[in-house]
Amino acid sequence: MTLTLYYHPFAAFCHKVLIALYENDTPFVPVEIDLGDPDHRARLAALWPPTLFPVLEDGANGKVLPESTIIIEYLSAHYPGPFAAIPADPEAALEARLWDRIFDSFVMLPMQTIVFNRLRPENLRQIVEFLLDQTRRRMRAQDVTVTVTPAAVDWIAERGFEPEFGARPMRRTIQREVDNRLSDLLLSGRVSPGGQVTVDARDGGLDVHTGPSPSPAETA
Ligand SMILES: N[C@@H](CCC(=O)N[C@@H](CS)C(=O)NCC(=O)O)C(=O)O
Repeated sequence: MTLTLYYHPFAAFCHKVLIALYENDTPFVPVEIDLGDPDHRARLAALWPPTLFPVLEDGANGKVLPESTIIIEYLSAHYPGPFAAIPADPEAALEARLWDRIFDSFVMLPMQTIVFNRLRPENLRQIVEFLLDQTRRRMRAQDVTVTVTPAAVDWIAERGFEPEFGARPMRRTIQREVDNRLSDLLLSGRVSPGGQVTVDARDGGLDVHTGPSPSPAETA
């Protein structure tokens, strides 16, 4: 078995590749990636830095292939079977590729935008809380308690959402605005084991300071 597919069962772009594999009974090892798990995420990022799935790894040829369309082209060329995702006839092949592009560009991507636009503030707050839990856990491992005020959660939810990309930029916002600043506090010795850090929204920005919050806050 040489093919490994990094995927998620609910990810539409992965379905394209799964269809190509299943139609030809091509043997492969499925590796489900949970992007909420930092280890899974790091594993996918090491293969394909944009951290999008599907990604196919072919151990036989030492190849790592991202992008559903490219994977299907690769499977057609290297692991052909009775089902020809890319027809042999060049004109028919062009038409298959055209439909693939139409589907991706005018169905799947706009659909993602529609789904993202339906995300309500409370969903976004839940996503922020979920991502902040990872930050809190990391800091707890250093014996530092992180308190994030509700105002800070709202601030992150607002800044980390882009209609085109949904909540995808949320993690980067937390990394830039919270994680990096917490790392600075640790590295500079301004917070040490047993310490406490508060993340609050103030004057249009995030305020990350040592010590407890003066306002009612949610404590990890
Ligand atoms: N153009 C890429 C799109 C891949 C893509 O957008 N994958 C989504 C799942 S369907 C993803 O990895 N999302 C994770 C994220 O947005 O962080 C392809 O065809 O493979």
